[in-house]
Amino acid sequence: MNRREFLASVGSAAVLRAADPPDIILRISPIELEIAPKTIIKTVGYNGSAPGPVLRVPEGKPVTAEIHNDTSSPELVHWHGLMIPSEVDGSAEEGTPMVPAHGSRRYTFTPRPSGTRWYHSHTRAGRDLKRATYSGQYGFFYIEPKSDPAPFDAEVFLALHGWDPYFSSMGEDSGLEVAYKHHFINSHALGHGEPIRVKQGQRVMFRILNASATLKHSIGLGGHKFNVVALDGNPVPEPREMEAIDLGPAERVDALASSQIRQRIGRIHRFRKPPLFGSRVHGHVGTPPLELPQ
Ligand SMILES: [Cu+2]
Repeated sequence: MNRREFLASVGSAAVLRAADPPDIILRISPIELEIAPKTIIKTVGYNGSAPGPVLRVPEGKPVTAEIHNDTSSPELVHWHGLMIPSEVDGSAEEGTPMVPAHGSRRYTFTPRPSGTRWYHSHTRAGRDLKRATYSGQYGFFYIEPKSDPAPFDAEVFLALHGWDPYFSSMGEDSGLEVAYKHHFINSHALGHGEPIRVKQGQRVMFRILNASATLKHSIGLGGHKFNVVALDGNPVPEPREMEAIDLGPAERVDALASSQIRQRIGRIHRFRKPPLFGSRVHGHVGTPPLELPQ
């Protein structure tokens, strides 16, 4: 047993204080997001934001994540799509210990396989639409491959989510559905983010996550095509060009914007599919959490 494994297995506060600094620190706390002028969302997020930070780690190198829970409910961070032991995977039913309310805990694991993974709360919402995957507790967990198969010039992470959920009875069966007042790419409501600006000829890798608790989403680049290179973080045998990409909850797609981009991507169109409303919503995409090359 090495030092890290020992610390992970002991996990007491006294030992944690003496430990090496963690590779990843996530703080779960109540946050307020101004997703559009005068539209404030109150939720719970990671490190003061939603989505949480893009975590980038190399494949196969052990990392220690230290999770601080500033809320009054026990929490759990699930590392979605990673092949790691169940004691650290982040699901209580599989044996991962919870992060106690107003407490902290460390988890050590070796990230693999490479690709676009993500992390999110693994608590249950039940009928409380403020909790769990309805909250702002989600973010990208990108595991860098040892060699990148597809060259690109810029990389854009887009996380889709819905805010202010409410129960709604839509169909004839009077079943309860969850509907949302606001839709959201990264940290802005549709129509309130900055466009993604790219230079002529740049190859842009989009890493897209549907972080909605319940809804399927579709996304397209008006007038341009996506070349899909990976699904759920795993490379596809043959990349394929698509006008629009459908993502179910928790799904991820990695796609290169095709070489047809000549000026800038001014608009990203995103629309909801039936059965909810069947209507289309168009808007500018939020600023991604990184700087594009000048
Ligand atoms: Cu998950």
